Amino acid sequence: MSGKLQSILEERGPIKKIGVIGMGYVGIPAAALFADSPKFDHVLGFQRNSPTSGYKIDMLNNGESPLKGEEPGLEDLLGRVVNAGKFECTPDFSRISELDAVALAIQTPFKDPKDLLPDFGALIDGIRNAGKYMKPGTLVVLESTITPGTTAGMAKEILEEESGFVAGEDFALAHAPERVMVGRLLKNIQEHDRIVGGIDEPSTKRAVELYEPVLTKGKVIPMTATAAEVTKTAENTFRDLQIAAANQLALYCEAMGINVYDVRAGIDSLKGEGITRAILWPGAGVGGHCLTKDTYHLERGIQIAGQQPLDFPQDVRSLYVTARHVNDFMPTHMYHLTEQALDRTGKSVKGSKVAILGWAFINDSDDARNTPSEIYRDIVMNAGSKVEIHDPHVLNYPGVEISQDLESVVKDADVVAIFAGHKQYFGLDAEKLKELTGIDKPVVVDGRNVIDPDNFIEAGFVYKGIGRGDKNNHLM
Ligand code: SAJ
Repeated sequence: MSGKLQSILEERGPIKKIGVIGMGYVGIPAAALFADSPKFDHVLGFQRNSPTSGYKIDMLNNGESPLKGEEPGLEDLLGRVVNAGKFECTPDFSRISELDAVALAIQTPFKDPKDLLPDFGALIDGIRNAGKYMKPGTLVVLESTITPGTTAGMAKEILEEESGFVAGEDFALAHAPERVMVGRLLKNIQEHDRIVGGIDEPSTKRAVELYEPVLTKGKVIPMTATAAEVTKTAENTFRDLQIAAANQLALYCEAMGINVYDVRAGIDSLKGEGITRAILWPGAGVGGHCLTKDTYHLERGIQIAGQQPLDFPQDVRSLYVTARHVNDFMPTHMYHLTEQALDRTGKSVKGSKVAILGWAFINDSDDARNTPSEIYRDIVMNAGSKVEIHDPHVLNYPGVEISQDLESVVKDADVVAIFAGHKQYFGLDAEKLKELTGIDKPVVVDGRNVIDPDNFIEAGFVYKGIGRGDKNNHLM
């Protein structure tokens, strides 16, 4: 343990002035909650005055939230902390020199989903600015989702290079991964337990001092920086794995002619002391920017943070990567179901009209990042079908026309493919929908278990559903 850092921190005293770099859906609520705590005197939100997002500076300094969508309590909180003079947004990164602690909440998207390599460009800019302006005794915390080994590796190297200081001696360095979901940002920060991992004991302790005051129900869980990076990426990897297990079971049930939802209920009924079966839901695929990426962060961690050779069965692919491939297969499976159903009506995908219901990657949301619907749309279009897309929440998506007029989207549709479990779709009336298609034997492919197969079969649809082996070959 470095005595030098310990004494520098003791001399500096408790954390009073905090900075948050990156005024996005992670940084804004984090900054507002730090500013709202009586433990801290002042918070600076750092936002580059760029053409695309410089507008946020004035909005935030007027106490307005630049985030779209409902965020309960956020605008009131921003107004309160701005009026109290406890929070301000600035493009002047040199003011980092005034701070006791600076948190980096900068997005780490993947450059190209194909190469599965993260784009740390914006994060590196933020780290360089922190290194350039920080003083001895500053605490630097990375909140972004990063490959295990990044905090103690790349981030430490850049900070030391820019500052001339030594991490763990002159400044504290930690990782405290965000666990927020849009729509409940403040609640998540206050109520989820917070993983806090320093590159050494004094750094961990200093980071605990930063996050403890903003937690209400949540508790701080201290560990090392690399353990924190693995925790964050693994908690999403495990969710993706659980979903893949449900998807594989659904495919097995289809092959065996049974209903996966009966099996799911059966498995779920096994309860009792120490017994857990966290069986999730099969579906048309896994989208979003968390589960589609974090597995690959974890896998890269073996290279970046590896201390000794990995001992793993020869010629066996990672379970986690296999899960990714199973989940990424589901839109293709939806296409196979579409082909099989059309075949039963003497049609082929080529020349058919396909209505896709649901472009968002998640139910009742307008978030369409990495949506599985796009994979399916590309396949059916390449197979020669005409595609129209409906989504009540996604109003626009680059290069894709999305309608909110369900009747016009399903008109003349040979296929209705349901990709999102939006509330509206649970209320679809079989007779009405068939009439709207104007097709004698339309096909419906249910990717989210939103409709009752018998209603649609009786109304004259050819039905296919993920996991519904009991109905997928029904009599016509
Ligand atoms: N999905 C399934 N079956 C399921 C659950 C989800 O197919 O049983 C699909 C969804 O349709 C969607 C994708 O997986 O396409 C992701 O859904 P998600 O509910 O995991 O939502 P995300 O991607 O927003 O995950 C976030 C994560 N939160 C953070 O990273 C802070 C994740 O850790 C949370 O567990 C998840 O929200 C949550 O539980 O809400």
